[in-house]
Amino acid sequence: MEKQIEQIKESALAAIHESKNLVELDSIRVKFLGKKSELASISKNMGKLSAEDRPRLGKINHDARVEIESALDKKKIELQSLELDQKLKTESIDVTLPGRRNIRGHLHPITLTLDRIKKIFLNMGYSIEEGPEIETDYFNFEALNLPKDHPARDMQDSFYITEEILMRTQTSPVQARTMQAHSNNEPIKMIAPGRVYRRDDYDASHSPMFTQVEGLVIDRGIRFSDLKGTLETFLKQTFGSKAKIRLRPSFFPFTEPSTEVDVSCVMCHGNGCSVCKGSGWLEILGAGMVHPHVLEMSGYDPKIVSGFAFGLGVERIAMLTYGIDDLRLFYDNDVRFLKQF
Ligand code: 2NL
Repeated sequence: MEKQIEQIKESALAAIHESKNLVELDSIRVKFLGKKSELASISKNMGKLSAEDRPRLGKINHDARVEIESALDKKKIELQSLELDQKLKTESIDVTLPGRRNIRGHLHPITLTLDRIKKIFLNMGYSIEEGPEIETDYFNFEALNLPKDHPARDMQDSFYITEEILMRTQTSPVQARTMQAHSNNEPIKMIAPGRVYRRDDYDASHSPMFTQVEGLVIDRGIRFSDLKGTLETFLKQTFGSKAKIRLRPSFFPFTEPSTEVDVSCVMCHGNGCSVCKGSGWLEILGAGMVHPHVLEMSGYDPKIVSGFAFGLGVERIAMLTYGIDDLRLFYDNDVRFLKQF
């Protein structure tokens, strides 16, 4: 039996030595060390040996197994590195190929326009205030001098959640909330940017949702000339230093007097074109001196302080900045449009 084990070992070592690859090596391992191998069946028959032969032959059998195992391990490492070398020789990397570019998104044109507007007012010392898009009838209308039966509510029909709660039609409720959070006629210099909602058509120039920026300044001695100078500064920074402004009388329930502010046409510089419909002017924002009753309702004393306020549509400014003639392009989310900004 001793001789038989010796022979098995020799032929195993020879086979290992000659094996050419890892697959072959693995089948050698199964053949010589597996459950059905000769060494395994010798182990099984050990019990039949005499008590004096058993330990000696058991050890020989075990040593043979250990020797085969270590030869297998050694050969395995050898073959692995050989196969890796061959793989590296056949594979190649062209380091001169251009890399794969990551597609990077960017801000939406309305966000870009809004950011520019915010920056201009931040530079003039304004704070930015935000508030809820779902508002109470009180803050959206009542506190702004629009009582329930006021005809001007018609122009701002909204989406109602209940009779008293609605989608805000303007960002003025944010100003009313800010005023009520102050006391002792403290000065305010703020803008309120955000989305507003109106029951409206959806076409090239109307949308039931749009983005608004309203501004409010309250302090002792605020005059109409402050309003004019502020808006002129803002519009020149937005449309270029050559831009001219024009004020026309208007009406808003929350301001008195009220004005419509026009800017010289950014397309034709006042000569008249299709964008300004030949007039040379573009209607760009509404503004006025805060109505004394509005001041009073939010805890300010119109005998001590005065203020001006204005409101503008961000989509309108973006359309003029980028030369876009259809408002809906901003909301369609067509990447062929969006990737141009
Ligand atoms: C427009 C006109 C305007 C205001 C908004 C305002 C807010 C308070 C008090 C007084 Cl709290 N006024 N906001 C004033 C004038 C015009 O918006 O055409 N918006 C798109």
